Amino acid sequence: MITVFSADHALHQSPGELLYSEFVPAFEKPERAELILARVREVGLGEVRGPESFPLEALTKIHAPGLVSLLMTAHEEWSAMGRTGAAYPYTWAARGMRADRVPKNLDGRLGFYSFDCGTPITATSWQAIKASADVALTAAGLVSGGAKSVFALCRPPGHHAGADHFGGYCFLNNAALAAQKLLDDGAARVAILDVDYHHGNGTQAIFYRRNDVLVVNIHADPDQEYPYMLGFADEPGQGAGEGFNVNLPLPWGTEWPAWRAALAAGIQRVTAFAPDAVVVSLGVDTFKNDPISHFLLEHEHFTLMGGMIAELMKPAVFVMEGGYAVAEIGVNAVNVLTGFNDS
Ligand code: SS9
Ligand code: ZN
Repeated sequence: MITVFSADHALHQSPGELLYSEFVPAFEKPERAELILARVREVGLGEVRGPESFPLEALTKIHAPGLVSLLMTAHEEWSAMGRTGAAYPYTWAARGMRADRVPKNLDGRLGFYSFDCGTPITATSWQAIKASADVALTAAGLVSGGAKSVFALCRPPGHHAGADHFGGYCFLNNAALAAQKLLDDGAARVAILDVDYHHGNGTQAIFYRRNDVLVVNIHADPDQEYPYMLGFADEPGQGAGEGFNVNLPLPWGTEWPAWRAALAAGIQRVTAFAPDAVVVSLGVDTFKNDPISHFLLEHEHFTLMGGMIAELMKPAVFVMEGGYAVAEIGVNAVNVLTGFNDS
């Protein structure tokens, strides 16, 4: 399996995030991608190559131009105001406030285009964000060209980013960009299977009214877990998209048997959809030692997960998402890929 990777991921480095009343080191850090890459090499997964550079038009097929330009210029504007450090949003448009008008002020715009305060923009974040999107688009292009499976080693991750909002360590939705690229290259239907511990609210929102992309999410129950405000079982899709969104929330403490049953149900739904390709939003924060998560999967379950996904017999783009047990992230992520390959 080819891995697409860009060293530019390291240009995004969050200075930290608020965790209950403390400012703590970021969980989403550059070591994550480096350790996954090291494991890819260690097991001899296959060739590692850099991404092609795609035009901004590839991004605005999914994202609002206003979000893309904010990500590009926010830090420059921040510095021009005499501020140091990274650009963090702090105020948001709650019900009753104007959602039809983009604020002129930078702080207003940061809030308008985001949904949490844990996703800062540094002077060089844009280069990493763009590289991550390019990695996903390149991987999708390889699958369109006939590759059976490709690993997009994306960082920063993407599944929390919606058409017009960043958050949850995500800026652009790499999996959505990959799915759109597969469609633009000729696929009639694409399924996105999101196995990250957190609900992929951005991916769901992007495709909620569409029937050409089936979105299946297996994640911690939003009554207990971030992002709290989306990802419930009663979200089937809307309009033409009705029936094309599937949420399979599970409680804190979920172990492999129950997780596996949810995956089997998700896979059944994907099979019925008969997609031309599958995009897997590959988060490994379901691991038992993950510092911010509450599922209990073990190393070998990731291998089994890959094997189950292979049973779909569909071309697959694996897009890296979350996973914060950094020392073990390489083994867990690559176990999914070798499990897929070996079955
Ligand atoms: C940690 C807060 C978590 C965001 C989590 C995003 C995960 C992305 N106490 N906040 S996969
Ligand atoms: Zn996650």
